[in-house]
Amino acid sequence: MLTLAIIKPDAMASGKAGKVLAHLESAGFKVRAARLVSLSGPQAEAFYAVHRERPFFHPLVAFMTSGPCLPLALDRDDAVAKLREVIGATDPKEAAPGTVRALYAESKERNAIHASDSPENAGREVGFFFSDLDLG
Ligand code: 3AN
Repeated sequence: MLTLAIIKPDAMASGKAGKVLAHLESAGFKVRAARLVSLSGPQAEAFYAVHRERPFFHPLVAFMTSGPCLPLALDRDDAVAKLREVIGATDPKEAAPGTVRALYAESKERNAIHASDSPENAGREVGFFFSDLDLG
């Protein structure tokens, strides 16, 4: 089963992408596709369209377009739920010890990694960045 992770611009800029990826691989995820991208405003807005009405939408789009990020299509059993477990709560102050966000996130907004929150969204989000050809 596939899910989508994005190593966000804060983790890329601070040189933590390798550590985050190693953490995910240690948790049993296989990288099926990966791509370094610099999102445009319209691309970030489209990706986060479900959050359009939320107060943090514009800052979130500004942050996600502030530098390159690394979308990953990740494979393992129960991938969506397991990845949510491994990354921890949105706010690193609330994230369980040892989770990616507890270890590497700076704040609730600059929180190192995105992960799909449902199998339905995982399908949409993997398809946003990757084609069948990329996924092999
Ligand atoms: P998660 O990434 O844990 O699924 P969502 O889907 O609720 O969290 O929010 C999407 C992204 O929006 C978060 N990763 C975070 O970067 C940002 N975000 C969420 N809530 C807030 C907030 N209250 N203040 C600032 N940024 C937020």
